[in-house]
Formats: sequence, C-alpha cells, structure tokens
Amino acid sequence: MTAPPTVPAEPGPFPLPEGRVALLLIDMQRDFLLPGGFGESLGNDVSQLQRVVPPLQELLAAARAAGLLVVHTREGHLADLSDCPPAKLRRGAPSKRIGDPGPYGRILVRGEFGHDIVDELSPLPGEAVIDKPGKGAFYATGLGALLEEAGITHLLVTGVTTEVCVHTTVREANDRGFDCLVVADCVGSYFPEFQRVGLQMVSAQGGIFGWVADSAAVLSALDPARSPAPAPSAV
Ligand code: TIU
Repeated sequence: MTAPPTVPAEPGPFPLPEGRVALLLIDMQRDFLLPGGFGESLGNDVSQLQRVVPPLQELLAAARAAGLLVVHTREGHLADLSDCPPAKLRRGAPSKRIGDPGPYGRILVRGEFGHDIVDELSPLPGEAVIDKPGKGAFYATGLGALLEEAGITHLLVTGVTTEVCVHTTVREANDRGFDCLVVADCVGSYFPEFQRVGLQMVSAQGGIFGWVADSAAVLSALDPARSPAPAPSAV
C-alpha cells in the first residue's frame, strides 16, 4: 500500500488518506460577508472576511477535482425562530437582531437571500449543505452521521469566522475523533488579532485541536503535479 499524500503543516505533516478526507466550508454566507448583513449589524468590518473567497474558490475547485466529499454549512434559524435560544437572540447590542428585516431579507433566517452562500462558492447540485442553529456544525445537525456514513476521518476546515464557528466546529470535531486541518488563508475573522491567535490556538501544544497550513500546501498535496508548496509560515 502506498502512503497517502501529506500536507506540510504545523505542528507536523497532515495525511490525506484516500476516500477519508472531506472539505468543510463553514458559513460562507452573505449575512456574514456582505455589507448590511448580520456580521455588519454586530459592528464588524466585513471586508476582513472577503479576502477568504479567492483562495477558497481555488481550494474548492481542487477538492472537487480530487473527488473529496464537500460539505457546506449555513448558520441560521427557522422563520418562527423556534430553534433560536432566547439567549442567542438577546445577545449583544446589534443594530439588527436575528429575524429582523435587512437588505437581504430577514437576518440569519433560512430561505432568505442573506442566509445563503455567496455566489462564488455556491454548492453544486448533490453537495451536502448542513443548516445549523448554533456556532458548531455538529450541534443539532446531521453532520456527524453524514461524515461517519461516508467513512470520513480527516477534515479540511475552511470558512468564517475563525474564532467563532470555525473554532467551535473544530473543537466539536476533535472530541468526535476527527483529525482537522484548518486552512489558514481560507478561514477569516473580523479581527486580525483573533485570526492570528485563533490559528495558533489550534496547532499549539503539539496540535491540541488540529493542524494548520496554507492553501498552497494543501493544493500541492491534492495535486502532486503542482510545484512544491513553500514551507509552512509561522502562525
Ligand atoms: N460573529 C461571528 O464572528 N460569527 C458568527 O456569528 N458566526 C460564525 O462564525 N459563522
């Protein structure tokens, strides 16, 4: 048996065993990325997240070409908000709350334009789209069963935001026995400091929650015909 390709990563090489790797795109929704959505209503600079789109488009294309399972998630709630805990609804002092009308429909409500994924990363027909009421993608969803049935053991984790839904999902995945590689330039935070420290927190302590690498390194491992990836940057 030949050894699987590996991604040079922090804190060490991350293997990509054939048939066992999925690409997870977390919450790349208009409500988080576009002006006027939930992210901006919380006072955030949404331009910080938009730099994630081009490298993630490239990684998504490579994952599809390599035949990886691709799973998209969307954070949001039923129209009657019955799946939104009152504590989440009340949290903070946003200019608009979950369920309020916004420029892209009701904020973070399923079926609304703003709740859906940005055009550049639209799921293909047949790709899994997991609707989640929480920050973690495993809580109150079918994600765990889907991955188990598909025989997935390794996750390439991308999306937004690094310290909120990406971190929560990586921690959930870690406790469920998945090996997670967080793709540094394909995750984004509204806060540059949280981006930097959020990535460090994943790979510190010998990889306490997982591994971190840039998309260039993942692309090279998915397609060995590409030129070798540069050494992993310090994060
Ligand atoms: N506010 C923030 O940073 N994130 C979220 O509310 N959800 C996700 O991270 N998807």
